[in-house]
Amino acid sequence: MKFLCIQRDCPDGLLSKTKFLEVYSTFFPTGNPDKFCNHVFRSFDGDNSGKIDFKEFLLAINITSGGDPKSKLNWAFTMYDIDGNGTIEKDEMVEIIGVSLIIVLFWKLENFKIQYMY
Ligand SMILES: [Ca+2]
Repeated sequence: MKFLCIQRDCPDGLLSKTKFLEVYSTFFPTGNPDKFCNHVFRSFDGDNSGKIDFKEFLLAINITSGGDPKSKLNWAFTMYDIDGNGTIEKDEMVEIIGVSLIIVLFWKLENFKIQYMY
């Protein structure tokens, strides 16, 4: 399993979408996580620069690993509001729930296979 090494993988201190997808894919190797990854990356890339800087990275870690409910809700809203117009349309809801379900399904399938292999 590959982990992110900031000095080695992000020498300029910025995490690119390609590197993010590469690391993310090691955790979810099946189920084509590209679409889901793109939405997660977009919601973390606060200034829409195409790269996640250290401040955005720390904010993402803080929110997803124990942030207060309001921060988590704001982050989730950003992820669902794909076009950033301030409202979540039905198509956006369907898109995010769809890609999330695929990731969860493949993750559960992988765990099921691993559990019954040993
Ligand atoms: Ca929207």
